[in-house]
Amino acid sequence: MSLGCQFRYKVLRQEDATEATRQLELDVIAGLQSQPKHLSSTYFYDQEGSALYQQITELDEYYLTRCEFEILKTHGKSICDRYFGHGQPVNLVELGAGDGRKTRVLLKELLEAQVDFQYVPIDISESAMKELVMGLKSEFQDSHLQCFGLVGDYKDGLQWLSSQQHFRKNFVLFLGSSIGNFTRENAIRFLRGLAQILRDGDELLLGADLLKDPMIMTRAYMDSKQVTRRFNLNLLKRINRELKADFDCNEWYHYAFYRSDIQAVESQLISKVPQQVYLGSSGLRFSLEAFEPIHTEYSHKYLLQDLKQIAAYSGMQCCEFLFDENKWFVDCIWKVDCHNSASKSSNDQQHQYS
Ligand code: AVI
Repeated sequence: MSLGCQFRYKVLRQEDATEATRQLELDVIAGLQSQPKHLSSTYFYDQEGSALYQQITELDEYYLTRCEFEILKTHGKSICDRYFGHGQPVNLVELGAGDGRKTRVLLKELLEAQVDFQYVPIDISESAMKELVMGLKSEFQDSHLQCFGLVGDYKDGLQWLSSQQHFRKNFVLFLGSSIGNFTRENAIRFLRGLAQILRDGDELLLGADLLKDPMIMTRAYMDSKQVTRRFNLNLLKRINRELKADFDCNEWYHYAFYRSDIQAVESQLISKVPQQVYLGSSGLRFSLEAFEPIHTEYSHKYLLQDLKQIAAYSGMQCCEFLFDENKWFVDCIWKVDCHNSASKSSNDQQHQYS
């Protein structure tokens, strides 16, 4: 799809709404039949959930976005100088770009430095991609920015890039501590997968939230305006709408707390009363006791040594760590290192660091 030759996107995989609803239903049934019960945080991001997440990123208590903005503003120029424009054109790839607000900081630096690059956001949602590309068009119309979005999952996008554009190095952004929503084992599996698709010498800029005062971390997920509460409850609203369920959204506590045993803030929905929930799409009923929790999200927090270990296990080499002034958040820059056997071996080691 072309929105002018500078601003385009290509659909690699069409979202299949029926299949997505079927998968949601399978996951919800499995989660509500488990003990303890759980629902996947990947389902937070329907239209309303994405808008609420946007509001979260603007909250005083939710320091993560502010810190990463600061990092990109402070270090944007040195990132450009170090990793771009050494005679090789670059794809600035972004995984799950959202509205691309933070990325605009880097785009402006790169345009100013006149380096040869194109911006390649990858997103599974065509409507989100269209909005992003149109927003960039209105903001960067008069610049030399080349934007070439890819609609598909990360694997589709990166595989397509690696097979089509040999002459370009890839510099991949995975911002916002999204990696923190994976279990440690799945984070390594995901990053290894990235290293395997990317080419030797490609780089990854990975945002990660650092360990700090547990109260500061907890408040970020128990904000005073209760936006995160609405974000968490929206999961039930989505299930009501898409799976014809009858969750009573007034009968739940939103609760988030820091777990030092796994270095993560855990979010839950806790039933205020004994209740039964009917899932109309499947005809199944689920019982909950008073004060029974449903786990909805882990947001992992890291020490630098954890991140160094994760890089090594994923087959990447640490180039540098970039911090905000308080050292609350880090943007790590890692290089794909083919010689590291971790990225190429199939299924070994995983149990050692799960
Ligand atoms: C997207 N992700 C990094 C956010 C986080 O901090 O775990 C999602 C979020 N959940 C509650 N607030 C924000």
